[in-house]
This record gives sequence, C-alpha cells and structure tokens, in this order.
Amino acid sequence: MRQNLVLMTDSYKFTHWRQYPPGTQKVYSYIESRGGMFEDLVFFGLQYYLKRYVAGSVFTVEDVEEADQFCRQHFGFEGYFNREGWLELHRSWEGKLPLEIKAVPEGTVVPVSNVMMTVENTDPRFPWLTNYLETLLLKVWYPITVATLSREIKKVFLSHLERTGDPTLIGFKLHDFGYRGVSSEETAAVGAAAHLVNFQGTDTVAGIRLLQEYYGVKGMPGFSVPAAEHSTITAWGREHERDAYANMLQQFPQGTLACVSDSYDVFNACEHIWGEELRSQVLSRDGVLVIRPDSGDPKTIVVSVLEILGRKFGFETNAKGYKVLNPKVRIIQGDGVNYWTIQDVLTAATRAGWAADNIAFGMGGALLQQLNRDTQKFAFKCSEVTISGEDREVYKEPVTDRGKGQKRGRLALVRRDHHFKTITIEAGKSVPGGLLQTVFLNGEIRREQTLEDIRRRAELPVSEPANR
Ligand code: AOY
Repeated sequence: MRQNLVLMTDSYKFTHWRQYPPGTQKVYSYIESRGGMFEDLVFFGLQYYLKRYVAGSVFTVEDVEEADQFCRQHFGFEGYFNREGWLELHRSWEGKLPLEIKAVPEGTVVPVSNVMMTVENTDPRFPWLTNYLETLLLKVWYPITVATLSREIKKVFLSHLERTGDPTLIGFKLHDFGYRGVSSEETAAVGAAAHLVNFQGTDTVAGIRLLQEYYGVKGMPGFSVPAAEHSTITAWGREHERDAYANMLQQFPQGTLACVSDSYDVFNACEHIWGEELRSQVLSRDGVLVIRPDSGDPKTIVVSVLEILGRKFGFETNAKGYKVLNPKVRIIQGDGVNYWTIQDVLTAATRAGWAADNIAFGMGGALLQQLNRDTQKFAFKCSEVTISGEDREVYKEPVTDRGKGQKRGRLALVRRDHHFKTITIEAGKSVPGGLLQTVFLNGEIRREQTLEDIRRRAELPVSEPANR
C-alpha cells in the first residue's frame, strides 16, 4: 500500500471543510489526557510522528487525485473531498503543511488535564487542515501511555529497592519482551522506544532502531543478553535437560546469561540440575546466571525459586536486613507480568525476606499492547477559531458528561513552583515562561530532542545504596 498523507484521516474529516462557518480562518486545537490510570504523563513520541509523516514535502498532486477518486467511490458522491482546496494548498506550499505545532519538550512529566501540545493552521485559506491531522497526531497517546506506564512501574520497583536493597540496579529491572505481542512492527518500534525513556533493557530491536533514526541516538540505547527459549532446551529431549543447560554455560562462558527453566519441572531444575549437577560450573562461571521460571502463579513461583536457590547457592543479608542471593544467580519473571503482578511478586518476596535486587521482570503484552487511548483518556479538541478576523473561544460542555468539558481559547502550560497549570492566553498577550515550544512550522521541524535530554527530564530520584 503506497503511503498517501491525504488519505491518512477519518472518512468524516474529508467532509469537514464544508462544515466550518463561513469566514473561518483559523482552527486552533490541543491535546490533553483527561485522567485515567495514572496522574503524571511522560510526553514522548511526537518527534517520530512529525519526522515520519508530517515534515517536509509530504504530498503530491497525484496523492490529491487519488484521494479524490477514493472519496468519490467511498461516499458515492462527488465534491465531498476538498480537491480544489488540497490542490491550492499544494500550489501554495509545494506539498508542505502550513501548520504550527507547539509541544512541551519530550520527556517532560505533565499532570493529567493539562495541554501537552497545540496545532493551528498558519495560512487562513486552510483552517480545515488543523483537525484533518487529528487522526495522525493523536496517535501520540500510545508512546505517551507506554512511557507513563513504564515510569510508574519504575516508581514501584524503586520503592522496593529503596526498602530492601540497591536502588542503582533499577535500569535493568524491567525488560521489554513485547515484540511478538504487538499488532504491528510500527507499534513495536514506537512502544519499545517509549519504554527506553525509563529503562535500558529490551529485546524489542525495533525500538532501538527508531531511536537511532528519529532521535539522533548514535550509541546503543538498549541492551540484552543471551537467553534460552523453550525450543533450545526441549530440542535436547526430556532426558537431556541437564545437557541443554550445560551447553548454555559452555556456549556463553562470560557475562549475564538467562535460561528458561520450567520446560519440565522448574523446582527440579533449580534444586537438582542448577543447584547440584551444574552448581560448580555456575559458581565458577564468569558472569551471572539468570533463571527464568515461566509458568504458574508468579508470586508463589518466584518466592519458591528464591528459597531453593538460597539453599543451594547461598545468600548474604544486606544492610537493610534482606537476603541477597549468591551474586552468580538471579531470577527473571517474564510470565503473567503486568503493573499489578509486579507489585504482588515484589511484596511476596519482601515478606519472605528477599531483596528486590534478586528479581527482574520481562514484560510483553501488558507493556506494549494492553493499553488504549482511554487508559489515559486522550483527546484532541478545538479551543479557538478565528472567523472573519475575530478570535472566538470554542468548547463543548455536554450535560450528558461534564467530564468532557473543555479548555477554552489559546492555551499555555506554565509551571508555578512544582505544579503545572494550563491557562488561557489573553488576546494579544504572550506567556513568559510558557512550556510549549514550537516544534513544527510550515513543513519544517524547528526543535529536536535528544534521547539524553528526554531521559533526564523523565528521571526519577535514585538514592545511593546503604553501606553494609
Ligand atoms: N527474552 C534477559 C534477556 C532477554 C524474551 C524475549 C519473549 C530474555 C528473554 C531473558 O533474559 O530471559 C521475548 C520472551 C523472552
């Protein structure tokens, strides 16, 4: 399917140019989250969508003609699609889009119910262009929601590390296992990139490539290690589980190595194979063996495996009074992992006296796919129009759902001490210290963000480990 920006919108938007009042010169719209699962959002992903779809010369006369044909068949009538308008737009701007997009810098943590970005047309002949782009631009809901969820899990994990162990371990405690469980390669790339705002562990290669291509990343923003899957263990046959594990140790003699260990009996594997038959090889190995249980109730299995590994490989008690396994062995739980089960597992481990240091999680579908636009109630709404030179605040305020009431006029995001506030800009005034910056103007990217800056803005305070 050939990409055609003119067709990248909802069908009804083709017809909206006929619906604005006569004399409409400007449509000004904004994006906000109206609440949902979390209170603070990490703004992320707009730069990808702008560079990929919106910046530069992004449509041709051929695209307009194709859209015109499409709409004629789709609606069964001529003249619903704004052929003359799009052709005039192309003549005037050579395929570039006369829009101004302002946004908070990526990585900024913004409370819900605040403006995060605004869109307006800059050429009064094309006021219909602003909301034509809603369908494309509102997709930022997805990377924002993934980055937000990933950061909330980081908060949970950090609180456990602070109580029971070493908070500086946080960067590799939530590994992205989600590549296979998403609906498209683009979803994988965008979602995995969003996770890497907060963490450094990922198996979703597409996210790294997106950051390298769209966020100017020169080095390596995400890391992984050799790890077994069931096929590489079961291919040896049930009688040769030990040989499969021994081969892992032999093939990867250094560094961190992960091995799924529940192919037949995870308790037997930990107790007798890892803990007895291969124990000396594990202890003499130059690196950490990470055992991955992959079935059963996560909190029960993780605590049981910790107990077995503690008996077989030993542990120390840290300065906070929690048990830390022999440094040659750790656990990664990758089955049934979501925002809630991570807390269940960490709470169960804490109760049993185990530091969070011992545990990492692999999270797949629940990180990248089990989210929707309503997880944080995202909306793109018009708050001002200019009609025949007169600026008018516009809003809806349905009696049937007051929660859908809207902001009015031109909006600014300001920070007073530590809280954010959205204010309406008074006519003709500017807002000093406003946080929305022009990132796109008339076809050009005006400001770029680096992953380094994005990560720093979204950072959480990490305390130093206590000395024992
Ligand atoms: N990867 C840490 C490195 C990755 C994976 C990917 C689905 C890894 C497993 C592991 O330790 O066990 C996609 C399931 C697992």
